[in-house]
Amino acid sequence: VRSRNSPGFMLVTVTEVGLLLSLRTDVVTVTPWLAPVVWEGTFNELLLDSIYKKKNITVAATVFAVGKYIMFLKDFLETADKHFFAGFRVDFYVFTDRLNEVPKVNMAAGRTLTVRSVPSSNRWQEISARRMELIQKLIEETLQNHVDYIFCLDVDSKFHGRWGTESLGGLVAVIHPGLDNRSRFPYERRPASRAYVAPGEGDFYYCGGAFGGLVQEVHQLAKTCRNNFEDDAKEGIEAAWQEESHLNRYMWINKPSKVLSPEYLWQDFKQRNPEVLLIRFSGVIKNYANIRPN
Ligand code: 5GW
Ligand code: MN
Repeated sequence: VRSRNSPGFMLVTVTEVGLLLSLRTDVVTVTPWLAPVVWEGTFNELLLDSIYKKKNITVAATVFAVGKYIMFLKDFLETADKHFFAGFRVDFYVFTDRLNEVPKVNMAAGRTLTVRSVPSSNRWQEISARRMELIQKLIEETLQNHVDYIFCLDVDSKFHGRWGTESLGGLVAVIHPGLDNRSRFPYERRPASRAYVAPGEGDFYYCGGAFGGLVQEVHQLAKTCRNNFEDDAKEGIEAAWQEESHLNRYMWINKPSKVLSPEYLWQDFKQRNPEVLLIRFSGVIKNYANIRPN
């Protein structure tokens, strides 16, 4: 295609876009609301990195390591330093009740690790309920006006490949690796819950173990999910998958501006699907009886 006024521009644009998009025809690469779905082969990492280098961004990451989950922290941090926004400024925030068991991990230049104390708890529901609250408060007290983007990640996982600037967006969610059939999405189905998603509704089933975006957008998400979670609790309701259910309700209403493929949160026990060319981040196999308090 050539435009009479600026032939070069049209030619380059069509060629480059064609080159990038035609590489993946086996997967959905855009949602019906026109958010990109990020798969290996759909982006140019050098181009993206150069765009965000000029913007001089800072990314925050939160991770909770309460009780025995502290055992996952070392691998998480070591692999994150290598693969998560390598070459960019990243501030990691670890929330734990075991301050003296936090491993000494040397971060690359420009990257920091901050440890915050949280109370111990024997009930996962309590840890889960407080996760959104603590993210909300961290943003209000520390991150607002200092940090551009934030990702909130499960600690029982490791990085195996690049997770970088291609994942940036206003509101970002990850498609759950095991759930791709709408009729089986395990949303909260009781209308009394504030996490309710009606049958036939919902776009994707998203992971509770990884989400992010612009600090302001994630603040809104955390605040909303926390309030809904607490208001449910006052009425004696706990959503099917706790904060993951509230996150899914939030994403159904608000729509993520970027969706990450299951490359961004795989599960080690799952065999790799053929459309997953690269596993970037994956949940480790854990012995539930050994690590969970109840
Ligand atoms: C989780 C389930 C039952 C009891 C306790 C926990 C738990 C979760 C915990 O004792 N300590 C803790 O730090 N967590 C945090 O919540 C971890 O960051 C963990 O990655 C996250 C979500 O819990 P997971 O990873 O067990 O949930 P799944 O759905 O990934 O298995
Ligand atoms: Mn997990």
